[in-house]
Amino acid sequence: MRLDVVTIFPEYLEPLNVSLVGKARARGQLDVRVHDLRAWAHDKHNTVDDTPYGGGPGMVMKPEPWGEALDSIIESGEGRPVIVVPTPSGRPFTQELAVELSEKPWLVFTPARYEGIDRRVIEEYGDRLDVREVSIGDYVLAGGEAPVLVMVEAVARLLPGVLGNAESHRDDSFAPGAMADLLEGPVYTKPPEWRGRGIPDVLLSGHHGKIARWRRDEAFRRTVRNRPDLIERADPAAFDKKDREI
Ligand code: 6GU
Repeated sequence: MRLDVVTIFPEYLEPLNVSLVGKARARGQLDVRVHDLRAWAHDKHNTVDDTPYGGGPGMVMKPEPWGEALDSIIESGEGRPVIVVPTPSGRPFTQELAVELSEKPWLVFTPARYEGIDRRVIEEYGDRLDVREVSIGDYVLAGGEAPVLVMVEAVARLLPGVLGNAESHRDDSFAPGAMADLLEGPVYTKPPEWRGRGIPDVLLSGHHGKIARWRRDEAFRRTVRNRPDLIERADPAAFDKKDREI
């Protein structure tokens, strides 16, 4: 998969050299290219923003540098990328969208600062390409760079061969399957006693059926407590009699 990121803070994307994404790059599974938007600004101050038409606070990112940057990146590759525009006014970034994006060969991210990008840029590329305006949650950040780090990590770990073990996805919170509507439950490792706290007996029982049931009950309990909205939204057929006792 190829990923391009256009930003006025290329150094903000340094974490893409670390850990899972960094290793995927080193192995050649991910081709990540970070571009400085100011390379496509032409005045002597490399200006990329201006005051908003209609007045109001803050600044708006000018369309010309974005247009030149995107044209040049699009022309540099084969086919059409999906353009991901991080914005608090976008559609929610979900695991479902992460899966969809992980199946695309090429993504271009356009994190903005200030009050956002001149609307005509989104319209211009939306006429020709698949453009997704995406928000990572109901809070406002100073720019889209941290959301790009979030989205790239969520997408990269889904690529074939990036996580050591394909099974690691199976019980993820929000992963499709038997536990689709539940958060992941608690996990334990050695030592068997730590500061006087033991391991739930069932996990030491070797009884795979009972362990699976216990994990499901714990996942259900945690979901009721932390995300009751997920239970409300779920298909009632996803729950059984034992769930209803919790
Ligand atoms: Cl994608 N950008 C900004 N600036 N703030 C956000 C966001 C994105 N998602 C949630 N808050």
